[in-house]
Amino acid sequence: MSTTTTAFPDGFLWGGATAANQLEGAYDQGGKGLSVQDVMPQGIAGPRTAGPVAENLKLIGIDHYHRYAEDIALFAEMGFTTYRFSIAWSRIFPRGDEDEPNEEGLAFYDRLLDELEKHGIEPLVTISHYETPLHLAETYDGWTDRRLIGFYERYARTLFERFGSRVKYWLTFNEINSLVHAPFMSGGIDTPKDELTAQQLFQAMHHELVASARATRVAREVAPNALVGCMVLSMPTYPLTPSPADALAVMEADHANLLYGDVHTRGVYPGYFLRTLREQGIELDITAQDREDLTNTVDFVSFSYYMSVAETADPELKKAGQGNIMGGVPNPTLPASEWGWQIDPVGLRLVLNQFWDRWQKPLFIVENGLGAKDQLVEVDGVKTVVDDYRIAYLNDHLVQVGEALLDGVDVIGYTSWGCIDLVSASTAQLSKRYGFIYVDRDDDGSGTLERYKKKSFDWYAEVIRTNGGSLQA
Ligand code: BGP
Repeated sequence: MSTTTTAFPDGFLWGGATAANQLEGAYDQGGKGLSVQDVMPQGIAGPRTAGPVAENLKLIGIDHYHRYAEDIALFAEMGFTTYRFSIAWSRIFPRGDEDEPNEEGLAFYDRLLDELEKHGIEPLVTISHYETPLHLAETYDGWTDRRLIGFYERYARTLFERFGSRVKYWLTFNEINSLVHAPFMSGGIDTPKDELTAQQLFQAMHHELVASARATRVAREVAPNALVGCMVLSMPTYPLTPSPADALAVMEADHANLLYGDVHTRGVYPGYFLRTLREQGIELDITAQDREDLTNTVDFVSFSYYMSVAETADPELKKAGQGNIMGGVPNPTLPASEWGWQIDPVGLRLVLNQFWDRWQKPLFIVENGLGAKDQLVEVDGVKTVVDDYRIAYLNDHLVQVGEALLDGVDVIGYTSWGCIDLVSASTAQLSKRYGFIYVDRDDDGSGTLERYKKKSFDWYAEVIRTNGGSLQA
C-alpha cells in the first residue's frame, strides 16, 4: 500500500470552506441589508423574487450566525489549521453605498475570529462571495457601473483596517470568472442575462478586476502582513477528439477562463483578449488609473475544483453538459455525480501544474468536494452518515494534490468545500450535501438543525493528523 506521506510539506494548511450566504442565515438580523441571494430562492436557474420568500433556504441557512462557536469547535476537533469563510458585504454595508459601516456586522466577525483564534485556526477570508448587496444590484445594475469599484474599495478597506492584524489570507472575489456566466449572482447585475451584451459583461469584468487590484493595493497600505489572492473557478478542458480543431477549441475555452488569473498575476490584459475585443468591435472604458491599479498583482492564486469538461469544434456535439456554473461538453470517459458534475481527480493535478507553470504563484485549493444525497442512519446507537463515496472522492483528489506537490507545484493549502452541510449555490437545495458534518434540515425547510458527524469526519481528522500520510494511493 503506497501513500503520499512525504508529499505534503510541514505547515500545509488543512481545512474547510463556506460562504456567508449559504450557512449564516439571520438574513435580516444585526442590521444586515438584503443581498442578491435573499431573492434567489431557487439558485441560479430559478427566477429572482421581488423580496425574500419563506421557501428561500438561505434566509435561515444552517443558523451558523447563532451556532458558529459550536461549528468551529467541530472544525477544531477535526484538526483544521485553516478555515475559509466569507464576510457578508451587506452585514457591513447594508446597502453597499453608505459612508459608514454597520458596527454590529463587524462585531459579529470579531466574535467569529475570536473563536478561530481560540482554536488556533488560521482564517482565510473571502471579501465577496456571491452576496452583493441587493441595493447595488437594483440601483446601479451591479458591476456594470464603475461606481461599484469605489464602494468595494471602501468595504475592503474597512475589513483590512478592522481585521488586517488578525487575518493573513484574503480572497477578493469568489470565482471571479463566473461573472459572465451568472451575472446576477456573481456580479449583482440586475439586467437579465439574455439582454446583456458582451460589451456590458466585459466592462463589468473590468470593473471587478480593477476593484480586486485596488483592494490588493489598500491591503499593502493598511495591513502589511496580509496576503491577497484572487479566486478562480478552474475547469480543466480536454479536446473531445485529437483533431487540431478540437485542440484549438480547448485553447479558446482555456483563454476565456484563464484571462482572470492572467490579469491578476501579470497586471495587464493578454494579447488573446485584446484580439477578442477587436474582433467583436468592443471598446472598453479603461482609464490610465485603471491600468496603474491593475499592476497591483496578487500574492497567491486560489481556486475551486470540482470537475473537468471536454470541448469540441463540432457544433453538432457542442451541447453543454451539467456542471459548476459554466459546464461544458460531457467527457465520455468520466463518471458523474448525482448532479451530473463529472468526477476527475487527475484533472486537479493537471490544473495545479497548468496554473503553476503559467503563473508561478503559490496555489491554494479553496474549494473541492462532492455534493451528494446523504442518509442519516444509526450505527451503534449513534446517528451518522456512512459517506464512503465522499471519502473516496476526497481521497482520490488529495492523492493527486500529493502528485502535484511531487511535480514541484507550490501548493500551500486545501479547504474542502462545504465542510459542514449548507445551502447549494447553484440549486439552493440543502439535499446537495458536501459536509463532514450533517445538518438536520431538509429542502422543505423542516428539521431540528442538529449537527451529526459523518463517517468522513473521522477520516478527514486522520488525514490532517498524518499530514496526508493516511491517504490511499
Ligand atoms: C462554487 C461556489 C460555492 C459552492 C460550490 C458548490 O461554484 O463558489 O459557493 O456552492 O460551487 O456548488 P453548489 O453549491 O452549486 O453545489
